[in-house]
Order: sequence, then structure tokens, then C-alpha cells
Amino acid sequence: MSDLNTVARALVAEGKGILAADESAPTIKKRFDSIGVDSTEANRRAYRELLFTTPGLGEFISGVILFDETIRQQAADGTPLVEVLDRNGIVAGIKVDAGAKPLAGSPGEKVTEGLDGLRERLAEYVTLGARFTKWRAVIVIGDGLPSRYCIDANAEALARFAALSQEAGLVPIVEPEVLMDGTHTIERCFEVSETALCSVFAALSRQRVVLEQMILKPSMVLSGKECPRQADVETVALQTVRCLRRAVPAAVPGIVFLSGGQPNEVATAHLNSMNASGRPHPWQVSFSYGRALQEAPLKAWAGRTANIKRAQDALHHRARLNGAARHGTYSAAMEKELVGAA
Ligand code: 5MM
Repeated sequence: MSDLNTVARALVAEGKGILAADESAPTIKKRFDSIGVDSTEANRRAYRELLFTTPGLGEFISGVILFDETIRQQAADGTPLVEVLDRNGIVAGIKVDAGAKPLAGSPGEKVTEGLDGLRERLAEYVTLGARFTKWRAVIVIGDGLPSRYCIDANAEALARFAALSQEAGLVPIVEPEVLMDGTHTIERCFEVSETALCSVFAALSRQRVVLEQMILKPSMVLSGKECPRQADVETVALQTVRCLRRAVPAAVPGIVFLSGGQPNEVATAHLNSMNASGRPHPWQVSFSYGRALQEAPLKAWAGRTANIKRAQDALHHRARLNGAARHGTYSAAMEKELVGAA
């Protein structure tokens, strides 16, 4: 019990957050396509090595979520990437879901798969150095959606995953993502997020998941991307915290938000606003961003060895700014303080 709680608390340590680098093969291909780089095994390895060897990254990043391929890879000098992270003071975690698949009997909705054989896969990930796991469920807001059926089916799978992870000695990161795509209002997002989170915590309780030994990775309460009325930063922060206070027990050590396609600066500003106002919260309020941390270094790298330092500076910059947002001390002026910028 105490070991898993220690890992969970370390992942949400003051001033730090998580880097999500667990893009599956199709997702990393999409990211590489955007910079004109082939998604080969060698390029994926080189890119992730660049991220993980960023000098000083451990000051702001507590853990990295890896994909199955990455947890088995070595740096160019033969050091396992998990060890590279460890040397930087960063805990390695692993995405263990097999992706969101069409939900039978409910067109337009998805359920995340990957429970078959999970116990055995978890045992192997422990031997490879993982200390935590992640599973993502996807909830779509649309005409008549989401259905209760979709919310509950995903909640059951999330809880099953979490229970198996704890049994294996791994801290589960439970990620129910309410997508921001659509024309819905922030009020509708609040309603759906609250329902989904309540369903998740009911399932976690039924399946005897120890709340002190897990982390929640939710989406923020936002206006839909195509909604004509976009809520401002303070409203998003206020409504997100209000929603989480209704649904997330205080026993959970931390909440780490996904960025979900928000512009980098906006994801940081939202987190900052949550931490600047209304503290102390019952849980640590942190980040587990993928795109909002990686977009800048990915562009700076563009597949060229000569750009590694620029890319690492860009990652360090975004990690530092989100670290500041953990304390509520981020300001837009800090966006210009990129060390080593041309
Ligand atoms: C929602 O995606 C998670 C957080 O990333 P963003 O901050 O970019 O929203 C992320 O961990 C996600 O699960 C992976 O990057 C992508 O996983 P798949 O399985 O879709 O490749």
C-alpha cells in the first residue's frame, strides 16, 4: 500500500508533472507526418531519446508514459531508455490499453479494449522497469451522445485495468477523456464530465481499487472546439475545479490533466489558473500533457540531428512553464523566456 502511494505522490510532486510520450504507431506517424519525417523504428527511438535526455528535465517532469515499443528500446549508447529516465530522476510508466474500438450497438461511440492477457503483460512491464500504467477511455459529446451505456462500459474497463495494475504493484493512471470536438457549450461539457467521473469512481469502488494508490487523468471542462461561445481561462478553471470537487474523492493523491488539443499556452494558462485560485485543493492539480509539451520540440527537431539542442530547449521551456503553472506563478510574459532561442 505505502509503496504505491509513494509512487503516486512522487508523480504529482510540487512543481512537477508527467510527459505523455505514449503515442501508438498510428498516432506517432501522424505527428511525424506533420514534420515530414518517416515513422521508422530508428526515427521514433532517436526522437524519444532526444526528449528523455533533455538536460534538467527531471526538475519539472516526474514521470514519462511510454508506449510498448519504447519501453524495450535503448539509447544510441546502448543504455535502456528506462534507465536514461531513471538517471534524470524520472519514473517510467506504460500505456497498456489497446486503443478505443467501436462500441457494439452504439454507433459513433467507442470502448477501450486491452483487458485480455493484461495480468501477464503487466508482470512483464514490471520486469522492464515500469512503475505506473495508463489506460484511456474516450467519450464523445454529440447529438444524443454520450449514452449511459458508453459511459458505464468504459468506466468498468477503466476500473478493471486499475485493479489489475494495483495487483501487479503498479500505480494506475485512470484517463476518462471527454473529447473537446464539437459545438457543445461548456455547461454541457460540465454535465457529461461529472456523469462520466461519477461513473468511473463508482466502478473503482465496486472493483476495490485503492484510491490512495492511483492518479486521475481527466480532460478539462471546456467549450466544444466549434462552439461559438468560448469560455475564458478563469471560467474553464473554475468550472473544471467545481466539477472535480463534486466527483473526485479527496483520497486520490493527484489529478493530472491531458491537454486534448488545446493550444500549448492555453493548456498552461488553464492549469495555472486552477492552481492560482481556490487553493488548497483536496488533491494535487497537475499535468500529463502529450501535444502541449511535445509540439514545440517536435517542430524544432524536424528529424535533424543538428536541431537536437533546439528541440531540447523547447521541451525544457514548456516543462518549466507548466512547472510554474503547478504553483500558479505562470504568466504569459514567461513564454518569451526561451533559453537558447534563435
Ligand atoms: C489524450 O491523449 C493523452 C494526452 O495527450 P494530449 O495532452 O496530447 O491530449 C495521451 O497520453 C494519449 O493517450 C497518447 O498520446 C495517444 O495515444 P494513442 O493510443 O491514441 O496513440
